Amino acid sequence: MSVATAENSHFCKDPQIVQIDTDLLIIGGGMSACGAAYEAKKWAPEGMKITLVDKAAMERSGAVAQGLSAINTYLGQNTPEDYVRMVSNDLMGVVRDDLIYDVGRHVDDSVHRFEEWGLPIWKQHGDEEKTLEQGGQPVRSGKWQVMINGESYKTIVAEAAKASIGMDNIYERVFIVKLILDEKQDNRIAGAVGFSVRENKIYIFKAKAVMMACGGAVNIFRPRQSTGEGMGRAWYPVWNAGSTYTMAAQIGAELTMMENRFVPARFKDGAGPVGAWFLLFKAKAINALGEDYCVKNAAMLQDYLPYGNSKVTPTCLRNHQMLKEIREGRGPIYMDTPTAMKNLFASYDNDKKKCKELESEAWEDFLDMCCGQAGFWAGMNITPETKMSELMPTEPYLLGSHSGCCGLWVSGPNDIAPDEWNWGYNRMTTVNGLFTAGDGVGASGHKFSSGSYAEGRIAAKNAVRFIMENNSDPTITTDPKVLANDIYLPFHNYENHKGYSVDPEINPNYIKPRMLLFRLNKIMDEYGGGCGTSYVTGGGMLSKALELLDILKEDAMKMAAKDLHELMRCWENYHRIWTAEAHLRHIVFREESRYPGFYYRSDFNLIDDANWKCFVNSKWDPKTSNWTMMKKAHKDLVSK
Ligand code: SFD
Ligand code: AMP
Repeated sequence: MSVATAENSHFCKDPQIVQIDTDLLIIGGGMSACGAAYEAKKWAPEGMKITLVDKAAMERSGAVAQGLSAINTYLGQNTPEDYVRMVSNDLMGVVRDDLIYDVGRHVDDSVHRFEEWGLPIWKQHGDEEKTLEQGGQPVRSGKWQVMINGESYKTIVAEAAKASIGMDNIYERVFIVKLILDEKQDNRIAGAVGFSVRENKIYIFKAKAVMMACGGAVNIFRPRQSTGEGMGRAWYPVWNAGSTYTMAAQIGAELTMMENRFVPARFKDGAGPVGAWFLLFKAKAINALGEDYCVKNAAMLQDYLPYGNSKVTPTCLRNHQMLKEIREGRGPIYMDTPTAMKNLFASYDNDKKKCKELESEAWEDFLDMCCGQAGFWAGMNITPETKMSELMPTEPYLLGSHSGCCGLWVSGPNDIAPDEWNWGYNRMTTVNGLFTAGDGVGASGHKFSSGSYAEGRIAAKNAVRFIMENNSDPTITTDPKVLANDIYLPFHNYENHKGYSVDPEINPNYIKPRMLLFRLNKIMDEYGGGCGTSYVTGGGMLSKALELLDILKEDAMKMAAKDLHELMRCWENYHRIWTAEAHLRHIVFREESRYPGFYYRSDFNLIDDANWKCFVNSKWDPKTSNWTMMKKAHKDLVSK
């Protein structure tokens, strides 16, 4: 980014520059970051400094901000091998078994800690007084999921992280803009820079290792709820803007499976979760004619063997079956909540107290994790026991911890990973000293909240070891004023031109971040396989999208911010644009449709295991500014 002059800037003219030297810097304050803070402290020798920086307030930041009503990964009696099989099948076979196995064998301990810290986990009748560790049997919604009273889940987890490393080492409401490479050691992390979203301050963190955990990417594609009163509503956290993928890619870290995306089928307009309805309440999704379209469209799965033949149909293929109904006019799709509740009432012999409890559970499922959906039900006069609710696939999200697997290419665990997947430090990216977890780690998935936390712990433990074995001071000599000017460019754009037009929102010399976001959303929706084309794209459309993104990138240099909040919006957009570009480049490269129901390449409209049962990796070279796309061999470590 070019350096701006700012003769006529307002308060932003001379930001205070705060420099912090630390050993381990954790970027993000979500599930993985909290796990990292907790674990790093346990392994760090006396005197090792651990610092955490979050763009928001940890108590309610990240995907778990609103709370959750289930922990989706708890193995209990299941084996890690089985977990690997489930994840691999759901993600159409192209995953890293080593990383998944590693989460599987460690995740339960994290769930036990959550319970110890006060998270209420539902227990089966008779076991209410026992913890999981004491052998209490959880109420499972599915084979892998346990039900919780989780409105305060994030608060509990954040409190433990804060207690571990201490509030003096935590910087909240500081948005990290970019990572910095060491100037003396090739391909070694040296720190990160960012700005306060509340005060006129620029932060420069120097660190020997960085754990990067800024979540996935939301609002890359035009959201379904993009008009009028529903504007801004999304399923995944709107404040996670692809920072993880972009900042790591910009310093040359290898990305993997960025073509993957997740299109969750959700309760329409409120984006409420469906898992509990399908798995716990045993509800069926039907088309407008009352047909169970999964049964009706079973034959469609035969095009996608062996995945189509599995006991549990992969998430993308369930969408594939639903989309056929919508395309052919047999929508709306409904979650048949009345029949499910009637059946459950009958199984309780219509015992009034039990039936009332079930009704509360149905509402609580939303109130714990997506209260907007409960508001939507109230607004639409829906009581689930009498009226069905619409389901709809949302816009695409990029993430590596839920039912998706895009992210960074990382080293695996020493005892399992084959040589080509192991360069010494578990969860370290291809940049020395840069670690990641949760949504950041690609080619795995189905970690969810608990697995992301466990993976944060794994990464941090290895980051501490990395620091002990590579204990040299980072070198950053760039003038802090230059860094500050780069970060504040959108302020300067605004201040230098704001007088030109009557309405400061519209100006020929700059573009406001809100408008730029709309343009990105439109490009991705129309050409990149968004809802607008029923998730279909093709070679020509992808080239056009990349061409338009280039123009958008030029215009992004003219983004303007009138205040710190808009400055954050500008930087979120920069991060989104890069993530969007990586996504498109990967889809171009993978000449098949690996995830039908998430996206279709009309020119390569089937799975081609012979040529594409492999990872797609990419690397942007910070020295030449060129992208390299590559295939990496896949192998199964667990028999399927
Ligand atoms: O219903 C910067 N998730 C579910 N997990 C479960 O276990 N059970 C469920 O029930 C789940 N469901 C669910 C889930 C998420 C959401 C939004 C809904 C429903 C509505 C998934 C998990 O929440 C998810 O897997 C993990 O939280 C991922 O962890 P992590 O650490 O990868 O991401 P994060 O928690 O979102 O944290 C990101 C942090 O980064 C900060 N940040 N900080 C500084 N500078 C920047 N530039 C930054 N950019 C971002 C954020 O503030 C945040 O602290 S259900 O669908 O199945
Ligand atoms: P969701 O609410 O869709 O995020 O789902 C929560 C959990 O239930 C995740 O582990 C999903 O993989 C799982 N899940 C949701 N719907 C189904 C389904 N129809 N069949 C099997 N698993 C499901």
